[in-house]
Formats: sequence, structure tokens, C-alpha cells
Amino acid sequence: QRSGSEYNFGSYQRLEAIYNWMDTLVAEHPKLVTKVLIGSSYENRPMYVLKFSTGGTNRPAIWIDTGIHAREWVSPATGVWTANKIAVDYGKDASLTSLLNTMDIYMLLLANPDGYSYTHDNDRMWRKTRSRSPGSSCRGADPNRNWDSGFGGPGTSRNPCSDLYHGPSANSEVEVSNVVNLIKAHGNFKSFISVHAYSQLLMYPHGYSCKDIPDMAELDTVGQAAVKKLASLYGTHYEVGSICKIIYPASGGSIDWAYDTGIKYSFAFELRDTGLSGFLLPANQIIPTASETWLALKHIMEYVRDN
Ligand code: ING
Ligand code: ZN
Repeated sequence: QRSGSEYNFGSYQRLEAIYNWMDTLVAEHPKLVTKVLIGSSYENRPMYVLKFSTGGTNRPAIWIDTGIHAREWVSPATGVWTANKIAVDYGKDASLTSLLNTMDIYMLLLANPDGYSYTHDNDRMWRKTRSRSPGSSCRGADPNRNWDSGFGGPGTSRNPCSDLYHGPSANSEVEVSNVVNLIKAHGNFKSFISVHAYSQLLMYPHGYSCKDIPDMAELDTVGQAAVKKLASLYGTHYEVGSICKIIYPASGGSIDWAYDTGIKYSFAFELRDTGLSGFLLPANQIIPTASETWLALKHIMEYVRDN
């Protein structure tokens, strides 16, 4: 296969390189992949979604976002590898091909472009957006505390200097509202998957409450089967559970909003590792991480296709 320009999937790349690579992917797979501009970030960087579609109009769709938290670099790196995998395997992998014959996949690889750039140029440990708050010199809100789902509840902060600052109001962060607008306008998403790092977890709603959701048994079964497939590659162990129970209470998160809006198959991944390297996961683990995660993603997508 002709390599997507000089892009190296096994290294961490700057925003500009990832954006350039997206154009290469679209150019090499024009019948499958398109680039959709969903809006701009606070600092006016474009936000692009890769849409994988073989036709139809508004087919049932799967959403995958990576990079919502700036410092979790393995997340967008996995997203890039995964987008390439989908493009290359379509027409070769029978299961993926059948999926794409009835469904669309939308991937937002850099859900927080300003934050991602900031981790390259200023502060490797930055998590939030880069928006200004009146009356504070601290910048940014946590884009995974800003969704309209238990907004301001447990596991958030009203202090603009906190890494868990929920922002002045739900959807105040334009990076969040751009996604909300697309998902609502589309209206036919069946699955919403958000990719974080680290801790090796596969989670389902809710984060804002520890009460079981109505679909908990089903989502738990899907999740357990997905992590079993993930582990089949290198033995990497993942735990499965609700956000609140398995990691911590967290309100205003994206998958809680997605679930409460009617998208049943809503999951969040926490990729490698369990803390040895944490956010500074060595680049030589990108491709292994992405390869094993793909098995879990494929399981979820196939289940969604068949149910
Ligand atoms: N973890 C997530 C966080 O935002 C999470 C966990 C996922 C909470 C989905 C709520 C919804 O805290 C990291 N590492 O950011
Ligand atoms: Zn995160």
C-alpha cells in the first residue's frame, strides 16, 4: 500500500501534520472518505470530522472522537491509525465492508485542537480547552464536563483554575457545541464512542450518577466481549463498568449526554497504560495500542450493526 505521504503512525504528530494527513487519506480514498468541517475552535482552528460512507442519506451512524483532552496523546494517535485502518480494510475485511454498506462512521480525531496545540508548544500536561473566563486569569474549561448532562454535578469544579472546571454553562465550549450541533442535526447516530487515556477501561454511562442505567446489562455484556477481543492480541487487561463505579463520579461528560439523548451504545475508552507512563506513553506503544483497540471497536460496531 502506498504510504499516506510521509506520515508515521508510530509517532506522535502535531496538529498540522494530522490535518495534512487527513487530506491525503481523503485523496487516496475519495469514494469512501470525506472531510466535514463542523466549525472552529475558540482560537479559530478548524474542526474536521472524517466521514466514512459508501452512500445513502443519513444512514445509521457511529461516532468516534479522540483527543478531547489535550495531553492524552495516544488517543488521537490511535484515532489516526484507526481511520487509516478503516480506509485500507474496506473492501478487504468482509465484516467491516458489510458494516460500511449499511452504516456510516464519523471520526473527530482532534476534538480539542487548541489544547492539543498547546501541549506541543507550551505545556505537555494541559487538559482543557483554551477559552478565557471573565474575572480569572486561568484559561480553559474541561470539555468533558461541559456537556448538558448533570452539568455542574459531582466530579466537576466551578473554579476556572481547576482542571475539572465545567465552564460557565453547558455547551459553553465551542468545541463541544460544534459536536452537539452535528449529532442533533444528523439525528441517526446509534453509537457514540469517546476515546481517552489512560487506565485501560471500557466504560458506559453514567458518570453523573452511580445508579444503574436501564441498558446496563446489555452494555456490560457488549463491553466485556469487546475487551476480551482486545486482550486476545497482546493480553492487555481492561476493566469494564460504569464511569461512576469504575473510575469516579464525573458530570457533564459526552457519553452521558449521548446516552441521555437516545444513543444507546455510548462508551468511553481509557487506553494504555495503567500509570507507569501515563499521559507520556512511549510512541512505540501507539501501534500496539491502536491495533488491540481496533478489535474492541470492531466488536462494538458489529454489535451495533446487528442490533
Ligand atoms: N478520564 C475521563 C474524564 O473526563 C470520563 C473519564 C470519561 C468521565 C467519560 C466521564 C465520561 O475524567 C480522563 N482520563 O480524562
Ligand atoms: Zn480524558
